Formats: sequence, structure tokens, C-alpha cells
Amino acid sequence: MNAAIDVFKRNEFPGSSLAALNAWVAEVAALTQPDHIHWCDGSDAENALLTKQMLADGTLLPLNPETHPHSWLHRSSPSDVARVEHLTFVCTAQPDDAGPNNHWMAPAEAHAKMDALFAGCMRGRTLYVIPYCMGPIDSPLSRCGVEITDSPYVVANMRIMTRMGAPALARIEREGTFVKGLHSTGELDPDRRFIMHFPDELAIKSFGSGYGGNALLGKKCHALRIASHQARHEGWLAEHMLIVGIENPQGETHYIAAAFPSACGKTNLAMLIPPEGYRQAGWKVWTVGDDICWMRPGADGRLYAINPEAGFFGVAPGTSDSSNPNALATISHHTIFTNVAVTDEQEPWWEGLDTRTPALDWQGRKYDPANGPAAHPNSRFTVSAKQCPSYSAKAEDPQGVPISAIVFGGRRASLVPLVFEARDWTHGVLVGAAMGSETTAAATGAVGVMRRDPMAMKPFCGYNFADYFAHWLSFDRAGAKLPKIFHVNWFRKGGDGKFLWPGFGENLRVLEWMIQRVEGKADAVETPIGHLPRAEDLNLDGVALSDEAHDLLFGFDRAGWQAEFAGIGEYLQEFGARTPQALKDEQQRIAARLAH
Ligand code: GTP
Ligand code: SPV
Ligand code: MN
Repeated sequence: MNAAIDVFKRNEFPGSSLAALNAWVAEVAALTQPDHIHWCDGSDAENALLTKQMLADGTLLPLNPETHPHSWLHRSSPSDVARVEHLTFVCTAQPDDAGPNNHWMAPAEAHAKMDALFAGCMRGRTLYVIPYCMGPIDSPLSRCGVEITDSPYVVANMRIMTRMGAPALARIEREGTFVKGLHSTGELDPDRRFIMHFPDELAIKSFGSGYGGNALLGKKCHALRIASHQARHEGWLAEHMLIVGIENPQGETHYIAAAFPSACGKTNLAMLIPPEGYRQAGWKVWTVGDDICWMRPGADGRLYAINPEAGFFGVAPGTSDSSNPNALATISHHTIFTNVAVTDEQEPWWEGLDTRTPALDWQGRKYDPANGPAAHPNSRFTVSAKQCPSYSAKAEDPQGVPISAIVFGGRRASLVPLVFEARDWTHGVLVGAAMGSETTAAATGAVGVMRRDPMAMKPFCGYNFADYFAHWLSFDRAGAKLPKIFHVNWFRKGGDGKFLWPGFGENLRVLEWMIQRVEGKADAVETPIGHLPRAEDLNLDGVALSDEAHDLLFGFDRAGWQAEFAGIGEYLQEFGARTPQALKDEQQRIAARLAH
């Protein structure tokens, strides 16, 4: 047992045990009036029975059993296809504790509003009790929760995405603490849809949506919004990050955690396949997690990370044998597909998969390009991480993996170079806090709009960003051996509007430079925004880059960065006096350097 784990404080709430769980289930049943109550044990038999029921009532549709054994298609309500940030609230006693980065409602008002929606909502339905564990079942870093839902689709997804069932219930009984998540699909009416978080009560109430991030409460609601709040009080970090291991030809593995906003490349980087030359030389890539990372300092001062999830809820469009062969292999069986198209042969299909023309679109209509894409742009697959060929044996390690580098990145069509390195931790926190990215189809609303998305946590931080930045800064203390911090941009575009960097597997070239920097073996040029590699500092053998690509991917545009830093300064002002002075000082120091 790692000594550091003994000092890992827990946010106990007294009086909670299986008795508390039973009492809560009874209270919810009295409110929601279900016809039946089912306690999920997570067994194969239970899953088989639920699947049979869902196939019978059309919740799941069969896919081709020859090409996609044990795989199903779910078509959601067309108005319920993504996270709803405008309907997602953090309910703290004081609005300032939720911060300008969250929608806020007073807890009593939010409870009253939600309880009115939940009243009688499960009549004619079954109430499922899902005990789950986020993280390896025997890890001291893991945390448990219980989701109550009336959706068998949610049960089936939670079974893949978390360690669900009897072992989680046993841990809850042992620990006496769990996050309470109450969910109902209601009538799937967007006007009666809310996702409410009560961090001080370790509770979530979600009504009116069956979509992943709104309904699988272990994921964004628990593992990020509630967990970030707990992490702040207990001295750790709950982040929207992939975790990937890069093994060099000498057999040494560095673990990298990377925060990119939704639909900006986490799953792809986590499952990267090295370019041919790297493969031949013996490089290997190991997937630990693709969306969420919980990190805490270990006894040796390094940050140790676990992936709290057990599966991938990944973006389908763009996933192909050339972009992400590991993902394609992972989803070849035992997979739930949501809102993809299907071919004549009942195979799942999406834009970017191959050149076939699908038969039916995501709504089950005969495919007609006039209706838009065949697969919804936010169509997804749910699959066990164990099916991934690159799944790391270390992903199940209760101690987690030591992190050598933290990477921030967004979709930036202009200005931001391929990669740069922060000078130190404080600068790195500013780089994360200043992240910008174009919005994607993962949330409802306009796509392609540039917004600030600090640490890719804009939709997921369960408390005031100013306090979150202070929490990040607090890790720089005596004895800490912190990872280096980098920023990447795979999405820089040229004059023709096309991506300048080939991306995907080729991103390993950038990761290699980072690892060399960590080991003190690679060069870089010092600029006001950080250390930039020259093109020759990266291994670009076999990559054909135009002159324009060279200039823009490795260049530093002083005038552009002056404007960017003015914008970053204004953004930090939005958090007022709560913004840490060290962060404001860092922004001003760099702005001043950019000015001459
Ligand atoms: P969430 O699950 O929403 O958190 O998304 P994610 O960050 O895991 O994004 P994902 O890896 O699923 O990628 C989203 C989209 O970006 C897909 O359509 C990918 O094909 C595309 N993409 C991923 N990596 C790259 C890259 O290196 N270059 C380019 N051009 N596109 C990429
Ligand atoms: C994201 O939107 O960042 C996702 C999908 O990973 S969801 O689970 O809906 O949040
Ligand atoms: Mn995500």
C-alpha cells in the first residue's frame, strides 16, 4: 500500500450506509411510484434479460450478428441527442460558489422543481437501482455512487461504463458513502429537462433526457461535477482528460494526461497507433482512459492517475480503419451504437467510416443526403475498455499511473501553433485556464463558435473556476514533482480551409518531443508564450508538410498573441476578485513581454 494513500482524506457523510441507501430508495419510490423495483447485480443473466426486453419493445434494434455480434442500435428521440449545457445547474447555497462558469439555482428551489417533475413519473415503469464504482473496485482513489433510473438503456450503458453491481454495493456497505443520482427519462420533453447537481449533498437529479452525459450519471455528473468539488476539498484533481502510456523502444513507458474539449480528439489520442517507422522501431501506445482522469499526489511527489470509467462512450463519426483502427477493433462486438446510420446489411455506419452508402439514417428514415448527415454528428458507441487491443494492464492498477506530462489543447483554426511547452506550473495553469476551442456537436447549440474552455472543463467544473484555478496552483508545493505542461493544436487550418497537420497516429511525433523535453533531451525556442520546437526538433520523417504548414505550425505570431492575451485578461476579469493573483500576474507578465 502506497503511504500517500493513507493520507488521502475522505469526505465522509455520516449516517450513510446500506440503511441510508434503503431509506433513499424507499423515499424515491414513494415519490416516483414505480410498478417494480429492481436492484441491479450487474450479472450476465440480468443483462441478457434486459437486452431481450429492449429488443422486444424496440429500445434496441438488432444489428448484423455476423459482422457485429452482440451489438445493438439505439435511436434516441431526435430532440435528445447531446448534452444540454443551458439546462445543467450547480446548486450551491451561494451563487458565487458555483461561479460564472455554471448555471446556478438555490438548492431548495432546485429540489422543489425536480421533485415536482419526478412525482409519479415512474408509474407503469420499473425503477432500477444501480450501485456502481468509479475506478478499479479495489483502488483507494475510486468512489462509489448509486444511480436510480427508469431507463433500461441507462442500465445497459452504466454496466459498460462503470464497475456496476454486487462488488460496488459491497464497497458502499463497507465505506458507508456514495453519490446519490436520481434519473428519469420523463417524457423526453426538452421543456421539462434539467440536470441538477447538489455538490454539498453529493447528489444529482436529472430529468427528461436519456442521452449519455445527461443520463449516465456516473460519467460527467458524478466523475467530473461532483468529483471536482470533492477533489478540491480532499486535495486531488478530477479532470476531463484521456490517459495514455507511450512505451519507447527501450521498454520505458511515460504516461500522459490530456484535456481536449468534447469531440476534440481524446479518444483518438488515447488509442493512437504509431506511424509505420515508429512501429518498426518498437514504439507502443497503451490506453488507460479516454475521457476522465482522477489524479492525486503520491508519496514520491508525482501525480498518480486512474481512469474512473470502465468503458468508452465515443464519437462514431470520423472513426475509421485509417483514423482509429484500435477503436474500430474495439467496437466489432458487444457494443451499443446510438444514433448511427445502418447499411442494407444491418451494419452500423457513419460519415468517415468508408465509402458505402447507408440504407437508413439515424432517425430510421430512408437515407437522403438532403436530410443532412446519415449518422448524427454526435452519434456514439458504448463499449467495454477491456475490448480495446491497446488497453493498458496498468488501467486496473489500484495505485494509478504516474503522469509525466499534462497536455491542453483545443480546436483552433488560427493563431495557435502545433505545440508549445509552459515554462513552469503557474504558467501551465494559465495555459490551461486560457484554453479556447470551437464548439462541437457534443452539446446542443451552435457548432464552430470559439469559446474559452479552461482545462476542457467549462461544462464540467462543479464549482467556481476562480477557486478551481487556485486549486490547480496549490499543487506546486514543497516536495512536488509535477508533470511538465504542454499545449497542442491538431486543428490549425491553412488558407484553403484544410487541416495543416495530418493528426491521428502522426500526433505521436509531438508526444515524442514532449517526452524528450521531460527527459531534458530536446531543444526548443523560448518565446513569450512558452517553449516552441523548431520543425527540426520533431521527427517529421515521412510527413509531407507544405511551406505554409511549416510556417503556421511552428511559427509565433506576436501581433496575434497580443490580441489573444488581451482576450485572456478580459476572461480572467469575469471571475473578479476571486481570480488568483498569481494567475493575473502571470497573464500580465506575458502580455508585457508580448508588447515589445
Ligand atoms: P468526447 O467523447 O466528446 O469527449 O470527445 P473526444 O475528445 O474523445 O474526441 P474524439 O477523439 O472522439 O474525436 C472527435 C472528432 O475529432 C472525431 O471526428 C475525430 O475523427 C476528430 N479527430 C480526432 N483526432 C484528430 C486529429 O488529430 N486531427 C483531426 N483533424 N481530427 C481529429
Ligand atoms: C463529452 O461530451 O465530453 C462526452 C460525451 O464525452 S458525454 O458523456 O455526453 O459527456
Ligand atoms: Mn468528454
